[in-house]
Formats: sequence, structure tokens, C-alpha cells
Amino acid sequence: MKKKVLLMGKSGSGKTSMRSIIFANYIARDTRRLGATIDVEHSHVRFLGNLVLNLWDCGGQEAFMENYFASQRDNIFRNVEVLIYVFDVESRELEKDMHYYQSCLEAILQSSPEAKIFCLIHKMDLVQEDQRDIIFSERERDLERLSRPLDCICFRTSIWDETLYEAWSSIVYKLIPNVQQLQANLRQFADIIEADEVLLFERATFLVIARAERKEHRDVHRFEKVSNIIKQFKLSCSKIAAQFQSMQLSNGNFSAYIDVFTPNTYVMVVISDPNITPAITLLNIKNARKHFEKLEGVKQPQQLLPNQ
Ligand SMILES: Nc1nc2c(ncn2[C@@H]2O[C@H](COP(=O)(O)OP(=O)(O)OP(=O)(O)O)[C@@H](O)[C@H]2O)c(=O)[nH]1
Ligand SMILES: [Mg+2]
Repeated sequence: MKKKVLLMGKSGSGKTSMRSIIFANYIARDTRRLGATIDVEHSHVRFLGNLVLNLWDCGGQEAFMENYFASQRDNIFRNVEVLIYVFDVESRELEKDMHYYQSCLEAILQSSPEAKIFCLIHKMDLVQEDQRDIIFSERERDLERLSRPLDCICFRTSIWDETLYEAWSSIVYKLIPNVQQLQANLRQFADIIEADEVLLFERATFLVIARAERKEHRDVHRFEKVSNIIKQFKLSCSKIAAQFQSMQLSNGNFSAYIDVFTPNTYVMVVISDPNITPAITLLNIKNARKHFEKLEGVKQPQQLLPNQ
């Protein structure tokens, strides 16, 4: 199941930065070295066995944009499953940005009217904290209005905090075909092993793709934080030619386990009941593997990216 994902927006808005962080293990400060994308860069990412994201990172310089809408129109906008349009929140050319977005929507409406549309209001770190809600709501309202008759879902993002993961996790969640089934089974698993919470991470990107929460937790950003921490740790491991496999952490309040689950996922289990020992939980995780592998219908884990 190949899904064509268009990543568009004006030059410098941050498209290649976010793609490199999510799919190619860059850390935020590495993106300062990225050059402008020339024409379109293609990459394929295999998700959960049968879902392959075919990412089209479209360079946003004006000459390229004009080309997409004219001579390359059919090639670019045909068979699009997802459009992710990135806006630089600090852009001084808002009208021009909106104009290009509208041209993009017209082309989508014509060639791929069923496409899902996501808008990212990006570089939010550059906006004063107390202004972020106001500015985001304004932009969201404008974009929803402008997008009609198509629907768009807006996210606020920055490569400097967890919002980038939050947005991409939500987007990917909407693309995984059997995600409801996965979610239901994870919930059942959490009930059986009496976990406070169970999370399923996509193995290569560490995006959260399903979760079951049995005990409320106050930190709503915990998923993205864990993703970020583990990705950084994986990077450190790779520097000494080691591979991250699993992690176990305990304190007076809870124990957390992160472990390879299926060929395409990691699982994280949080347990606060002191009577459930690590040995029991690790056995429970081991025993659940086969079931979740079957659910995924996994054959071969694989990630193909030219710039990895
Ligand atoms: N402050 C801030 N800077 C960012 C953010 N995301 C990306 N940048 C910076 O923006 C610059 C341009 O990013 P790119 O990812 O190359 O932009 P692009 O959209 O791919 O540009 P084109 O390839 O020309 O279309 C880089 O220096 C990034 O470090 C963000 O969230 N906040
Ligand atoms: Mg680029």
C-alpha cells in the first residue's frame, strides 16, 4: 500500500528539516546546514509492513513552484493521498504564501480530490509564548476557510520541541489502515498485564502510532518527549556502533520498559503496581509479540532513504 505524500510550502519554511528529523535521524541543529531543495526529492519509508510512504519533498523556490503548477502539474498532483503544506509562521509574505497554497489546492481538487490535507504552522518557537495560541487560532481559521470545499487539519510545529512529533504522529496515525484494530488490541494487552499505559512506537521514526492509557497522566507531551529522548539515545548508541534494543527504568512510583516488539515497532509499558515484577512484565511483552506481528501482517522491516 503505497501512499504519495506531498510536502509543500515556500522555500525556507522547514520542509526538509522536518523530513530529516522525523525520517533520517537528524537532530534539530543539524538542519541549519541543509541547502535549498532543488526540484523534488523523493524518499520511501516503510511503515508497519504494508504501508509505504512515498514522500515528495518539493523545493519551494518560486521558479520550482511555478513549474509544479504548469509543466509538471500532472506529475506532481496526480494520485496524491496526503498534502502536507508547511507555513513559516514568521513569513513576511503571508499573501503570497496563501496564494501558492490556494494554487496547490486547486491542483489537488482537480487531480486528487480525495487527498487528506494537513497544514503545519511551523517555526512556532520564533513566536513569543503568550502569542502562540492567538496566532495559531487565527491562522487555523483562515486556512480552514480558504481550503473549502476541502477539509484541512492544522498543527502548530517547531523542530525545537515535541510539537513536530505530535503533528507527524497524528498524521501517520490517520494513514495506517488497521490502526483502530491495533489500538483496540493494545488496549486489551494493557488490561491483561495491568499496565498504567502502553505505547506503540514505529521502529525507525519512533513516532507514537497507538497507545492505551489506563491511568491518567498529567503530562500531555510525554509521548513526544519519550520519542525524542530515545531517538537521541539511539543516535548516541550508533556513534559507538551499538544498536539500541531495550531499556528498563524504575523508581519508587513506577517501572517503565521499552523493548523491541515487532519487526516494525517498539513497545513501552508503564507499570506502577509493585507486585508486578520486571520478570513478569518482560514475559508478558514476549508473549504478546506473536499476536501483534500477526496483526501487522509484517514480512520484512525496511527503510529506504537516499540520505541516510
Ligand atoms: N527557528 C526555527 N527554524 C527552523 C525550524 N524548522 C526549520 N528551521 C530552519 O529553517 C531553515 C530552512 O529549512 P529547510 O528545511 O531547508 O527549508 P525548506 O522548506 O526545505 O526549503 P526549500 O528546500 O528551499 O523549499 C533551516 O536553517 C532550518 O534550521 C523551526 O521549527 N524553527
Ligand atoms: Mg528543502
